[in-house]
Amino acid sequence: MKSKRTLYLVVVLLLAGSMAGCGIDIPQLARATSTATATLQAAALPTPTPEATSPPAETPTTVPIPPRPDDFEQYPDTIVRYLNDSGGDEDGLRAMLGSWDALRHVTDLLRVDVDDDGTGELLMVVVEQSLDYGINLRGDVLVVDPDSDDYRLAYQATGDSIMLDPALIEVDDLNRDGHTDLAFSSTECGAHTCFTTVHIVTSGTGMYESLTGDGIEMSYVDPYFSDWDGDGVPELIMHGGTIGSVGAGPQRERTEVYKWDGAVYVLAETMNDYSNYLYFKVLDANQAIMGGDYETAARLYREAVDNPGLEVWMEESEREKLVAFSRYRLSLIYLITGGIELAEATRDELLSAQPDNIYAQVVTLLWDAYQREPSLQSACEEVGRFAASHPEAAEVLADFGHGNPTFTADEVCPIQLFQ
Ligand SMILES: [Ca+2]
Ligand SMILES: [Ca+2]
Ligand SMILES: [Ca+2]
Repeated sequence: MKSKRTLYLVVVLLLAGSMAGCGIDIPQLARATSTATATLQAAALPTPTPEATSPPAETPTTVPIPPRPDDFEQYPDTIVRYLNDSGGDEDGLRAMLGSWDALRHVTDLLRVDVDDDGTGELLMVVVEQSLDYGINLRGDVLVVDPDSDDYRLAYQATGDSIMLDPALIEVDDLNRDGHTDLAFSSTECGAHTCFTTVHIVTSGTGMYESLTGDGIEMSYVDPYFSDWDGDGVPELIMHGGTIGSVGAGPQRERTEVYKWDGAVYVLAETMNDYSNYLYFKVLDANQAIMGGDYETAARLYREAVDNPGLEVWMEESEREKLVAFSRYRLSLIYLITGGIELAEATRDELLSAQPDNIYAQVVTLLWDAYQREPSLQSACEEVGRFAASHPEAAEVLADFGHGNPTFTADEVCPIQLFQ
């Protein structure tokens, strides 16, 4: 097994060496194939876009390849020393990193001009040991710069921290400010869930400043760049976000769009994937009502009431509770928007269909208060006091797992809508 793998590596390395010299795109010949999860493989998939750059005009000298340092923290120094001793022998460097099992993909060692000075740096994604293609491999992203005849470590992603399972996403002027940027990720897997953190570093200024703070994180994500809003500047698109444990509750994936704002990448929009769970229908309606989009909220609550094809998460009693809550919310929305007849009809629908549900009491209380004094704010406050002393009111939405939002008594009738 071992000898076959070694032969494969040698073939890959020879191929890569000759292709890199031709200045063409390097296909990803070697790729994690065994135990890594789909997410880990996905994290390794994006294709960097190296520019064709010439190595510095030096004649490499053959020096012995140093053995793998015992301590991963010694890798950068050993790499830099080897490059200086060998006069920048890139093929030797690839062979050395290969012998250390430090490279997982051909494209984990690139000669690319990341600081826009016209000379190619050596960009490396190294791991402590790639033999098992396992998860939680310690690694780093390094840039070694051939400054004035001496190679020096220009950038190291980890600094004092530890980075697991690094992967290069893109090398390009991603924010279109005229300077090259590096985008890479690290992925850490816990007992249930793998979280990937994306970093974007502007390197073209030569300063290597992070444009993403401590990084942008999501679970089970396949990050990529795409011009989502058509303004000519790519956004970072993160799609994923589920949690791998039953205790998290019902799950749906989402897309988060991170946009360059001139200083950093900021979350511009979150879009949830479609889900057939009744719970999410109600959750989306709640979000719409809080955003003042009463029309969408009313449509979603109505669908929650009328569509028996929507699935419950744990048990059928969920449906009874969520439908009663939705009928109450419909009555509230129509009161807010002045549709008194609709508000009354929805109240009556709740009272006749579900007279024993806690929300029959809630809607009655709302209406009694509103009819005594036509102020929705004070009626809503009264509902809030009732909910505070009747925990079962908030419980209809409170127990959907730690991966989902909480729901409290003061959200039963959101007083913010009237302030
Ligand atoms: Ca350069
Ligand atoms: Ca840039
Ligand atoms: Ca854009």
